[in-house]
Amino acid sequence: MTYTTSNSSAELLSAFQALDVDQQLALFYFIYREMGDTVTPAAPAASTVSPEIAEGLFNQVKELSQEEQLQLQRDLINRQNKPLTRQYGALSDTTKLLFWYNLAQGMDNGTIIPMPNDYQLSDSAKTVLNQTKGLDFDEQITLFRNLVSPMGVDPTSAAQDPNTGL
Ligand code: 45D
Repeated sequence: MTYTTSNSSAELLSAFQALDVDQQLALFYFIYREMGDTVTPAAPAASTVSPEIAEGLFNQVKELSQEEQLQLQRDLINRQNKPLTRQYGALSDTTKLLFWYNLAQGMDNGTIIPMPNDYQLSDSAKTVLNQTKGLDFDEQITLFRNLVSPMGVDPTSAAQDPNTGL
């Protein structure tokens, strides 16, 4: 199957979500690297972002071992019901995005498990990357919000986890 730049954003989102979990993580990090300085986390004061809430969750992840940090990120994408994924699910979409941005920055400053240097994107992940690059900035943000929004577990609607009592 091939995806072209004329695909709708819904199709691009589906193509992203169809990748396996590690490819999604790797692709998201490559996107972060490509976006570089175009994102200024402090910028839009009028948005629903809560920097201290994103940071509160990030600080808990930072304390985990590298393996646990990676597992948490996989659990978010796979919507596993865990205390931290439920905390994530309680955030606004923009705060979720900021949390992912914090994680990516943590990868760059050594507080979050880095990607192996030689990690390769699959062909389908490369296609999604190229199509994402072709979007306007606003369209990119919308794509990312739609991507991070359903991750984790919504604590207001998901059943309690008998193991954790949460
Ligand atoms: O060993 O309105 C593999 C705000 C497997 C401000 C791995 C904003 C092998 C308000 C999985 C590869 C800034 C919030 C390991 C707007 C292996 C506002 C590990 C915009 C170790 C609009 C892979 C925010 C890992 C934006 C750990 C645009 C991968 C934010 C991790 C954009 C990948 C954020 C991560 C982006 C990717 C974040 C953490 C693009 C994060 C990407």
